[in-house]
Amino acid sequence: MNRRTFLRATGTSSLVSVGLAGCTTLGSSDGVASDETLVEMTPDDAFEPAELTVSSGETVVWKTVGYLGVDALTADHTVTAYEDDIPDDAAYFASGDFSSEQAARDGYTSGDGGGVDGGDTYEYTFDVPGRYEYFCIPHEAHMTGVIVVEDN
Ligand SMILES: [Cu+2]
Repeated sequence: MNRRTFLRATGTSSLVSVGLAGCTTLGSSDGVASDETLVEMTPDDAFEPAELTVSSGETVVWKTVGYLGVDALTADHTVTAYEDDIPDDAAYFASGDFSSEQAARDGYTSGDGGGVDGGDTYEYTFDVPGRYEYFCIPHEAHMTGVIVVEDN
């Protein structure tokens, strides 16, 4: 990279930084942008909030948080859609980017991913209006959530 290219690259990145700083001001202290909504996955094995309404095109960010703000002090969780409980014309979604509920269950169980560790996030943008039910594979008995997407 020659000097001119370097300067141009630097200039671009500082513009990006300014833009991001602006978003941070509008968003929450969690670093979630203003067009994103945060769902925490808590040490009590719950989605918080468990039910959330967003507009189509909005991005939901799930974050695994630990006890006392220490992200190491928690189990990992998954965000896994119930294939039969999402709108018919919506794409399947799951942390680990599995293409079906069965693939997500098998993948997580066999160690092929899908877990969201403490401090980490998974995000998904909901384009198709409707009701989406989802769960956490290791805590399915009590850790479930609902996203309702309203037409924008
Ligand atoms: Cu969980």
